[in-house]
Amino acid sequence: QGYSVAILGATGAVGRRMIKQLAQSTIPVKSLKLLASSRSAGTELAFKGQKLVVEETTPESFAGVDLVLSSAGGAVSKRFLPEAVKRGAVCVDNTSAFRMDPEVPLVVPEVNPDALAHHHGIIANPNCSTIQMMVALEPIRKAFGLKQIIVSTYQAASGAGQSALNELYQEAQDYLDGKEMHAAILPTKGEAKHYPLAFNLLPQIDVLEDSGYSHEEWKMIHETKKIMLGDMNAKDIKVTATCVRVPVPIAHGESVYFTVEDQTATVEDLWKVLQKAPGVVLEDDIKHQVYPQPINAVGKRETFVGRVRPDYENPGAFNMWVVSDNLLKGAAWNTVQIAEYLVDRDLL
Ligand code: A2P
Ligand code: 11C
Repeated sequence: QGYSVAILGATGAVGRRMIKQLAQSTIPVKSLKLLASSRSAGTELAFKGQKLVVEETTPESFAGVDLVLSSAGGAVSKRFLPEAVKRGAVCVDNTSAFRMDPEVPLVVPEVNPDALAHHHGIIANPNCSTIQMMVALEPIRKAFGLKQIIVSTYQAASGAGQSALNELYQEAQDYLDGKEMHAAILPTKGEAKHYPLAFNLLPQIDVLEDSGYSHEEWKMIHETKKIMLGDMNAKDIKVTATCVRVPVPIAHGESVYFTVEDQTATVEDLWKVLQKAPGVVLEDDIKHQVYPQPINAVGKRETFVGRVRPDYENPGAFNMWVVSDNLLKGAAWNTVQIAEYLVDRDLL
C-alpha cells in the first residue's frame, strides 16, 4: 500500500527539507529513494527514523517510481525528469526548468490547485519569492481585484543553496576575525564576478539579462501572471520587481506595494481577508511592535503578513510586508503540498 517516491537532490538545502516534509505529510509512502550526484552517493540520511543510502542518479533510478520530488537544479531536472515521466512517474519540480512551458502547471495550492488536473507528468513549483507573494496577494485579488504589484525583496542566502549559506557563514566569521572575506558563489554560481554577502547587500539574484532585470525579477513578474491569470504574459495585472540578497540565512522578506480595483477597500477590510486566508498568518499590531521577521518564520509552513498600510496619496494602493521560510513554503513544503493534492485528487 502507498506510493514509491524518489527525491532528486536529496542532499541539498531543499532536498533535506523535502525528506522531512514528506515524513510529516499525509502521503502514504511505500518506499523512498534518495537521489543525488556521484559526489554524495553513499551518504546516509534518515526518513521516519530509518537510515537510507543516497544513490547516484541515472535514468534507471526512476523505474517503478510513482512520484518524484525534485530540487537538484534546472539542468538536472531537464536531463532526468523526462526519463522519469517515460517510466511512469509524476514529477513535482522545484526548479525553473519547465515553469514557463504552457503544458506544465505552475502551482501554489492556496491559489491555483485546479491547474493540477491538466498535468502531463511534470508539475512545476514556483520560485520561492513568487510563492509567498502569491499566498498573501491571492486572497486580496479575489476580494478586491488587483491592478498592479511593485515588489522589492530581501532574500535569504539559502535561496542560492547550501553552498551559498556556508559561504555567508564563513564570510561572517572571517570578517569578525579581521580576515579578508572570499566570495566564490554569490551573487550567483557561474558569474564572472563574486561579492561577499556578509555585512552587505547584493542587488543581483540569478543572472542579469539584457532587459536590465535579473532573472529572479523576471521570474517574479512572469510566474505571478501565470499563477494568477494562467498566462505568463497576461496584461491584466502589472508587475515589476527588484530582488536583493540580504545576509539572512533563511526566510525571505518582501515589501509589496499593490493597487486594488476596489478603491473603497480599507486596511481593516484587508486584515479581515488576510485573517481568513489559507496559509497566511497576520502579524500586524504596530502599537505592540508586532510584525513578521525572518528569524521567527524559520521552520514554519505559513506566510506571515504585517505592516499593512494605505498609500495615503494614492487611493486603492497599499504597502505590506511578507515573510516566509524560503526553503519550506518557498520550496520543500509547497512541493510536498502539491504532491498531497495529487494524491488526494487521484492525479498520480
Ligand atoms: P550532491 O550532494 O551530490 O552535490 P543545493 O541546492 O543545496 O546546492 O543542492 C543541490 C542538490 O542537487 C544536491 O542534492 C546535489 O547533490 C544535487 N545535484 C547536483 N548535481 C546533480 C546531478 N548531476 N545529478 C543529481 N543530483 C545533483
Ligand atoms: C533565490 N529564489 O533566492 C531563488 C532560489 O527559481 O527556484 C530559487 C530559484 C528558483 O536565489
